[in-house]
Order: sequence, then C-alpha cells, then structure tokens
Amino acid sequence: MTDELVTYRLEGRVAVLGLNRPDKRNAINEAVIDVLRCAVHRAGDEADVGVLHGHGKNFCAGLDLGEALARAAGQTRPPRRGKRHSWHEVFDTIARGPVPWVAALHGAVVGGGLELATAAHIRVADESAFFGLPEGQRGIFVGGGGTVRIQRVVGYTVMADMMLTGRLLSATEGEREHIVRYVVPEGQALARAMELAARIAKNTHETNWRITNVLPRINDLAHDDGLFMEYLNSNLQRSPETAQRLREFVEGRAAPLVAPAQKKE
Ligand code: 1HE
Repeated sequence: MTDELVTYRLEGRVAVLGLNRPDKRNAINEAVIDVLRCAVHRAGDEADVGVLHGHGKNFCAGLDLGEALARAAGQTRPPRRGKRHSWHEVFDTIARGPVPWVAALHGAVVGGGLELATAAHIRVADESAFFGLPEGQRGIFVGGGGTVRIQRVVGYTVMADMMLTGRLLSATEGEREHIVRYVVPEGQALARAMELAARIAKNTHETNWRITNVLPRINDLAHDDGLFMEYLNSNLQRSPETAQRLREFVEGRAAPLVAPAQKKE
C-alpha cells in the first residue's frame, strides 16, 4: 500500500484500482475523485478490463462527510452552477467507458460507495460486505448517479426502504437484490474479481464494448427502438478476430462450454 489516494497497478491486461484512504474508511472527497478520474482514464487507455477494490477493512464509506459539512456550512465554495457533478462524470466513465469493470466489495459499501460499486458491470462481495444508503440519516440525497443506477439494479421498493429506514443489507441480501452476482468467503473478493477479469479479457474488445455500452442503452429504449439498435449492432462487418473465433468452433478447436453440473471445481 502507498500513500496515494487511489493505488493503480497493471496486471497483464487488467488495471487494478484501490481506494486508499482506509483511516477514513475510503470516504470519497474531491481529491479522491480527481485521482480516480485519472486512474479510470488511464485504465481505459492501457487495459482491457478494470478491477476496483478498497484498501483496509471497507470498500467505501461514501461521500466525505467532513467535506460535505464544510460545504453545507458555507466554508468552501459550492461547485460552479451548470458544471456537471464530478462524480457523475467519473462514474459514467466507468459505466460507459472503453472497458468493463469488476468491483470487489467488502465491509462498508454505503452511500456514494454503493453508487461507485454500481457503476461497475459485475460486483463480487465477500461475506463481510454490507450495503446501505444512509443519506436519509445524514439529511442529504444520493448524488453519484444512484437514483439512476442503484434504482435500476434494486428497484424503487428496495431503494426507498434502504433510504427511508436506513436498512443495511448483508452480502447475501445484496445478492438477493442483485447488487452482487458473487458472494465469496471473507478476504477473497479481490481474488475472485481478478479471476473474472481475466475471463472477461479473453473476449473481443468489440463484444465487451457492446455489452457495456450498447446493452445498457438498449435497456433505456422502447421495445421497437431496442430491437432496431440490436439489429444495427449485430449486422456489422465481422472483424478478422471474430472470423477466427468462429472458425475455431467450426473446426472443433474452441474450448467447450461445460455445464455447471459437469464442472469439477
Ligand atoms: C468518515 C466517513 C465519511 C468514516 N466521511 N469521514 N456515509 C456514511 O454515512 C457512512 C459514515 N461512516 C460510517 O458509518 C462508519 O464510519 C463505517 C460504518 C463506514 C465504518 O465504521 P468504523 O467503526 O470502522 O469507523 P469509524 O470509527 O466510524 O470511522 C473511522 C474514521 O473514518 C473516523 O475519522 P477519525 O478521524 O475520527 O478517525 C470517521 O470520521 C471517518 N469516516 N466514514 C468522512 N463518510 C454524492 S452523494 C453520496 C452521499 C453519501 O455517500 S451519504 C453516505 C455517507
């Protein structure tokens, strides 16, 4: 671990970003957002997949409440009117940028931490993870894209319950509400996220890009427009890499699909 606010390392084709303010439970202040923005852009430039995790015992405690207090008390200048919220810009670069992201979650994943996690495309939690939206208790509102992203993941009923009552969800409850796709024993979330990232990196970049950029946009469209957009995206000139992958299957050289029941793990 270093004294950087966000650690960055490139492991093969995977960029690994770690929120690194464990003494403040990885709460996000303006400085963290600035460093995260650079790290996310760097990952998009040089990696095929990104992995997000948190150093210390928590993924992220959300908005830095000390900074929020200073703003509320008029001690710092509010952001310029009309300037897009910096969190939106950075989280959207994760969600709809050039590469897919996997989030490895543990401990607190609350408020803005949950908003950041839901910007990733796949989330893995270890059994210590818990999810919450304590904005109601703090007298504020979600501001990092949660009204759109978290609400799409869990639905209004669950999000309203979490915000109105302050209810915290365990890792398995998070899995039930589709916040996470994988729950692993404590301490193993990052390893599993790296495994998934390596698998994702084997896909073609074009297919990954369509999964992360076209699919969610189709989800926002009406039925007919969605089918039309799908038609546009599936009837493109095939790349040489696609032809090679199809040939491998036709010639019996592709890795077989192994049904879960037959898997020996
Ligand atoms: C913080 C923050 C923070 C911890 N901003 N400093 N988020 C929240 O409402 C969650 C607030 N945090 C907590 O409820 C707890 O800290 C945790 C459950 C995450 C962890 O508990 P614990 O017992 O391990 O740590 P702690 O003793 O509460 O905190 C350790 C230190 O981290 C302490 O600072 P210290 O200088 O006294 O050691 C805390 O003040 C500090 N700390 N969380 C600033 N969030 C774009 S809109 C998004 C809106 C939101 O994200 S709202 C949700 C905000």
